[in-house]
Amino acid sequence: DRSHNGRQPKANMEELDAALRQMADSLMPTPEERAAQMEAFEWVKSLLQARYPGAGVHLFGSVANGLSVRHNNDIDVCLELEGVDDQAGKAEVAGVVGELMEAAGMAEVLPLPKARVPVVKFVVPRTGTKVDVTVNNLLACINTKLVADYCAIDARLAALVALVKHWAKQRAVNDPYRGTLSSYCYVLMCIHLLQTRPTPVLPALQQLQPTFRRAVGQWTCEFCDNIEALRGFGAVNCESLAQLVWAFFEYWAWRHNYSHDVVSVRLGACLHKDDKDWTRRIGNERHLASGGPAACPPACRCLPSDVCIEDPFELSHDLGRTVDRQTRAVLHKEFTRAATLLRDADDPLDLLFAPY
Ligand code: 3AT
Ligand code: MG
Repeated sequence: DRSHNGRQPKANMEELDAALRQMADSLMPTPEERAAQMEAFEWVKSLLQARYPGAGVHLFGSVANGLSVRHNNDIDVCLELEGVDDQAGKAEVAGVVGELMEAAGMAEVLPLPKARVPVVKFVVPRTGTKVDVTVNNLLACINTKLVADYCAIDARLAALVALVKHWAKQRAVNDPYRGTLSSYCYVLMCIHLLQTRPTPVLPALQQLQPTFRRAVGQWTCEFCDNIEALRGFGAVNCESLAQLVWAFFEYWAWRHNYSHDVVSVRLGACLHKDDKDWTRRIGNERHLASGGPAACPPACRCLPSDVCIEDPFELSHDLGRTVDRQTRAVLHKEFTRAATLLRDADDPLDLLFAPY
């Protein structure tokens, strides 16, 4: 569909922008919500440090990088323990933490020691906060910092993310366990959009002279975190929030090349799947788990054109790997629906964010 070429939204862009800004503001967590999250965190922290004296306990994810939205009572906590590096060790600690939280009166305690990142899930009864505790999840703490640094460079990122996350929740395409995309993945897609505007709103921090360096296992995490020097980087780009929201959906509806492109926040550009050697490795995980693409049933066309988003640090990790052919079609339909509404409707917002 190239009929969009040169087309712009039909709605009055100033009005649309005002409405979207207001909506983004109303999606920010209230002070009460923030206080409840901090109270829950402090309690979890004190329990963990009583059991593991001297251990680091860090908040990461959206509450730590300023991208949490209202009515999402989740916090992500990382327990930093020396000498626990392998999967088995982390799984064991997850078991211990599960018992600890159970004994402390937490609700719905669910240890998942076999997950890719071993985790214990539970709910703090008084505040209703849902907590995920992971062990030595250093990469997640570092990518949280990377995202926070991007947020500090241009305020349009946080507003765009709030709207995209809200849209994804409303349209039921924010569930990696059901074949769609995680919040973190949408955040990377938003950063990528802002890096690739004709006049960029964001730089690629990993392409600049590094001022932050950490090695995590086989991965080197390096980027420029001298935000003071970069504040105002995006000021030469004058696009409004409405224009960026339109650009986001238009890109994922009509411009992204799903057969070839890997989104790379690290490079601030797209890579070709062949460059990543991902053409044959990603796709439907169930099929790959049972022996690679050769194990795909004949009717399956899950390879090679799913959604590919490179993790900024764990370069072999594709955040789009949860998507298969069927859910990719669902996602694409939703992106196209959103872009079409923005292009053609006089007053698109109610329908755009309507529950699925
Ligand atoms: P919500 O506001 O909770 O929806 P979030 O940004 O906190 O969004 P998650 O709770 O899904 O996102 O994840 C918490 C953090 O864990 C975000 C990121 O630092 C890290 N993370 C999540 N998924 C991945 C992943 N697949 N690979 C690497 N890091 C991840
Ligand atoms: Mg979270």
